[in-house]
Amino acid sequence: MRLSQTLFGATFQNPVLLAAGTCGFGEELEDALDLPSLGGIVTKSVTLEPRGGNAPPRVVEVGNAMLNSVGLANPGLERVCSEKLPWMSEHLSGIQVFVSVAGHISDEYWRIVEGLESVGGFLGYELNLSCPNDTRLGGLPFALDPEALRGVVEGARRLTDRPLLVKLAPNVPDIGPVAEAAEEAGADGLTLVNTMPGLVIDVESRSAALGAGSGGLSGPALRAVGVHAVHRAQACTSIPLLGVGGITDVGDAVQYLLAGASLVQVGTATFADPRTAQRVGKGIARYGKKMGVEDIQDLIGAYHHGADRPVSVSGGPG
Ligand code: RRO
Repeated sequence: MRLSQTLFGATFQNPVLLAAGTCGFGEELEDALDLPSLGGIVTKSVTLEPRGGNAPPRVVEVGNAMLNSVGLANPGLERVCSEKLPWMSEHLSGIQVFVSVAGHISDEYWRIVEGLESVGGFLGYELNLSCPNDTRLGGLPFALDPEALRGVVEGARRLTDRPLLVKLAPNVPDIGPVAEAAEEAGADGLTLVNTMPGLVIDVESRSAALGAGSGGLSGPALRAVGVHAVHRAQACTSIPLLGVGGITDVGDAVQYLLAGASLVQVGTATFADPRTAQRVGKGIARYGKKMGVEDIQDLIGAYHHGADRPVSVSGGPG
């Protein structure tokens, strides 16, 4: 099966990327997996100033999921420009790199985009508007408020011609209007979804299992939520979608493709097995061969949900 696609003016040799926050800037995983075999990577979110991150523990396992509150630990814009971008353009030139951008206010996002723009060496941006562990100053994450989201995306759009992805949150009543707002504001693609807010309480100490209190839930428990969000966004927008949440094997990735994602991202599963993403990429090719699918385009959005039946927002049959 033909796996390669041209999206955002670039070639993706296969549809599997590493998700933001699970692969640093690539360096840390260089020896653990074959990075050049991937479709691409999304970096850890970059903030204006360096961040040390939240108090430990930052990660706990919970059932079929993981809860994290890393707190945006990252080296900050200046070191990303002087150290990380040069390393990535030298070592990851064969794959597509998106830099994830985060901040408290719109102006921080714009200043980071301006700073990164002056260095270059990567394909595009993923605006992280949905971190559950770092809210917008005085409010909710941008992705929970379509009007706030619109403002930050429009401003970023004016600063760059590079592909602009917007990463959305799962904890909204209907992701459709949020996806529409991002597209109208100038997003070239949407990443669905970030982690789901959650809390684990230790019943002996009666305190939170995470140092920061609550956190973001990821892993297999989030998968059906992510697949539904992609399905819903596909019905409301016409820009490429990137599906993320709970992908651990080829079947999980294919669900996202069938729901309408052009690309998928592997996140939490990389912690258990750094080779998951490359395994999933090879698995999609095998699945295509077995099913007699010649081109990945024939899988994207090919979920049989009936042309005239409305998309269910609640997640029921649709
Ligand atoms: O760093 C984090 O705590 C974090 C981020 Br920026 C995010 O977008 N999602 C998440 O689950 N954790």
